[in-house]
Amino acid sequence: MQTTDLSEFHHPIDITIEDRSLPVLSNDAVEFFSENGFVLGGQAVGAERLDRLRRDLAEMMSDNFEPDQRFYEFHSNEAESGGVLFHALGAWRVSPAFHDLVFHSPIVEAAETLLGGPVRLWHDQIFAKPANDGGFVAWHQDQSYWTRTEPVAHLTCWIALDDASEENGCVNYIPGSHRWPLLPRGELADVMDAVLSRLNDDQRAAFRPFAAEMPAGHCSFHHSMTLHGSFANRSQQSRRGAVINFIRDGVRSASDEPLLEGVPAVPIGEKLQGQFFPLLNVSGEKR
Ligand SMILES: O=C(O)CCC(=O)C(=O)O
Repeated sequence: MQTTDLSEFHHPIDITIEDRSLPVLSNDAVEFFSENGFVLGGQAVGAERLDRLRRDLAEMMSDNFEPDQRFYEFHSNEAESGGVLFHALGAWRVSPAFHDLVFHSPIVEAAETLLGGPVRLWHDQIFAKPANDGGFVAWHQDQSYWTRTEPVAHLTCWIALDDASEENGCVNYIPGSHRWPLLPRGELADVMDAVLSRLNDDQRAAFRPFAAEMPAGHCSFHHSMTLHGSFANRSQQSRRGAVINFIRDGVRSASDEPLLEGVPAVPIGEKLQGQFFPLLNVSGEKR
């Protein structure tokens, strides 16, 4: 782990890991994504990168780890009704492995394809549910947390750091829900099904969860309006996930308050850019 603020570096720090040409999106991925609001990617991360991510995450989750102000948020347990849900934003500024994941070209290129142009980092996240007692993440649309930015041109990549299965609480998506309007925001880890009371009859009829099971190192992408959540982990396997939240270049601030804890405010109407919202065009090619 580093004591310098890694947000100063807008390129991968370690380029020795040889998993930078993995083809993440299949040929029909864009069509599937626009129809369903999510898509399973292929393998995005090789064994060595996975080891480093797991190693740094183990350190962050250890009892003697002291998070500093580089994290935008750090919850060693955000679960409000039982179980343990580790949730942190900002690890890219602290851990070389999580920093480099943000700039990992197979994922960045897939994000550019799905968002239709150059992309920037909005922020990163880690969601980790330990074995036996992992908490849930209630159904939500990411965009309901992001109304302080506009227009809606946001994308999430979820990367499995363990094999993710229904048993250990993989992410579930509601296909087609990216076309629904923005639903009122609830608490992230309070009541799993709280959103159901806010759906109309058509939405309730279309509420058919797809369980995004995937092996460690694989990823999925979802639209910021897609309703998703994940059930508790009562299995004997941990379920850890790294998340990159992208914005298309040009997304602007809709608030004069700091958009992320500890980051200087971006005045309303100005585009997100600079140290904390880097352009992720790592190769300098094609775009
Ligand atoms: O990892 C999880 O269980 C939840 C992930 C999530 O909500 C997200 O990636 O937006």
